[in-house]
Amino acid sequence: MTFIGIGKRRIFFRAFVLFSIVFFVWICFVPKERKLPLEEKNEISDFDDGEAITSVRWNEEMEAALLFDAQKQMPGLGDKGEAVTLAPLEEQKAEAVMKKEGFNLILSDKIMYNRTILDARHPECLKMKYPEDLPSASVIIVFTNERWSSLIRTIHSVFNRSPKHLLKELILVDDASDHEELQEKLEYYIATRLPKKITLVRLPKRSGLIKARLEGAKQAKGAVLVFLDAHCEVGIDWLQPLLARIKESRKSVVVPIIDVIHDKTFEYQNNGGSFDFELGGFTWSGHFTWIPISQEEERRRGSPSSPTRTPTMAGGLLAIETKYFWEIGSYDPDMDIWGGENLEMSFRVWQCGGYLETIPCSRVGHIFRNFHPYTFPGNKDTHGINTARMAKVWMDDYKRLFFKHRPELEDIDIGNITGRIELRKKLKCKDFKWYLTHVYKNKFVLDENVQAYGRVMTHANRLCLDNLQNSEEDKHPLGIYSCHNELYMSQFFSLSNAGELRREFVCAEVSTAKMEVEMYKCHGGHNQKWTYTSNHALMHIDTRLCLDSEGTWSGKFVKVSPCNNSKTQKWSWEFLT
Ligand code: LR7
Ligand code: MN
Repeated sequence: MTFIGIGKRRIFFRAFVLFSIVFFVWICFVPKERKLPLEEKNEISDFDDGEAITSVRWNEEMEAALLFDAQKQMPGLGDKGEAVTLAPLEEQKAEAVMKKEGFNLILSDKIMYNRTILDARHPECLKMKYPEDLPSASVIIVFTNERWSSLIRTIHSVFNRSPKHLLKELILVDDASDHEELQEKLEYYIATRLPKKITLVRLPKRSGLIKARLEGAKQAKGAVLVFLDAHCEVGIDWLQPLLARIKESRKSVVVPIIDVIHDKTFEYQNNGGSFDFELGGFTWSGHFTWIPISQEEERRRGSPSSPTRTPTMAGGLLAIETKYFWEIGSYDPDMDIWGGENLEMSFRVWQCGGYLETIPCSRVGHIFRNFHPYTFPGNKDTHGINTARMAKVWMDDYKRLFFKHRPELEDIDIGNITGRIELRKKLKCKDFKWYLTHVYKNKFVLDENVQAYGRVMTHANRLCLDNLQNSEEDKHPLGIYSCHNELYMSQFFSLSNAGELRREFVCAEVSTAKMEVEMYKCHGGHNQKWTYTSNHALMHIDTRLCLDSEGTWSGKFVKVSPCNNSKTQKWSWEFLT
């Protein structure tokens, strides 16, 4: 062992000090690579071709968190969109988590962000050739407290399955999430793991999906806006058909077929391989609903892969030319949190000269959650209030049917709607009657094209036909209940011009075996035809039996029996037309 002499030691010491100083100066003052997007989140930078930002400041804590996530993932799991079943023990945990999140987060965390899905498209779509020079798209995803893995999978699916040259940018709008993982970790992930084409906009306070989308749209640079929910997986070649249709018809607002990603198994469901799909309708209570394609539209569109006109849209997934979005009145900026904007936009687009179409060759999967895993500030019924705004602006006289369902909304404060009414005037939009005659032709209007409507009272006592709180969509026996003093929806029946004894969606039919009257989805068949005779009987035409209140009481069901002109077979309609 040798000792280093004093002189040599000093030189070493000086070198060490000098090196330390240089190192210190370098750490503190030399600009460090690219800044994390924290500071620039509200700016739109010039997007490059989408190379990953790799020179961001390394953050050990974040890397550890991402590694932890990655370790949960199992390559191949759920690939091709196949259903996954968890081991029994985990399954139990998953059940509990589903109650909180509205979907199987435990499984979602295990599935790769880049998993493949199945190609659910109609064979005709595979033959389609799209022009190269389609308009570019700004994809906008708004979210509030969405869970990490499903959000990140949504983003990856967009990058993986959209042609690079058509995807101008992806704009994420965070509607004031407070989940920890959506703060710095998300920024770090975007900066280190995703193409540069992403902008993250943080809203300063919870504003709801409508205002969040408006914020995203204001920042967008693409020729077309494409909105997606934050828990989707886009399909193969999903973007081109949407853009192609807009290129061909700029006033077409287009939606993909929405496939179901199973909330529990994450199966990408393609409707059992059938290429049928449904269109958007609405209920007079102001809700979105799915409806079949009418025969007339089937003929008009020509082919199962052609744009199919739809009366309304679900709302979450749509593409619209950016300029047209602003021209046609974007969204109602005074709609809060969630709900109603989809019917508002649907009616507005149709009434103001546009088209709403489902593009069958574009398919996007969506996780349907049974409840909202986020709060509603002030516990307000924002869906109701937003829909009341919509009804007062767009539905003219037909709003009577909405308010009949929701009387409590008619006179409450729904904010100022003059701006929207002016918009309607400025755009010279057509009225709701036009919409019903030209767009949604077979929508049943409870009090139009009917022989009679309102309460239906038996002559035997003060009982009226009543739906007994049954769901309008499901089969249930026809009930009877003490007549209310006013016409409430539960006792609102119609006798249509076609002879149906019906409500909005269900029609009375007869099961002769039990002499029972069943409310069943209206289908226009023989078994659903009735006639109101001159001696006040409601006679079922096929069986020539009469509606009878004999032997029943409030809260029970009516039946049919051979016509005998008794009081129990006589019925009065509140309004005869
Ligand atoms: O306050 C909020 N802020 C938000 O940013 C509330 C929600 N959001 C985000 C949320 O994180 C999600 O990304 O907005 C998006 C939509 O919210 P969801 O997923 O809770 O809505 P939904 O799928 O239950 O509801 C459908 O109807 C809504 C009416 O306001 C919107 O139009 C949704 O976008 C729409 N979703 C779809 O159409 C997908 C297909 C479902 C169907 C039918
Ligand atoms: Mn959704």
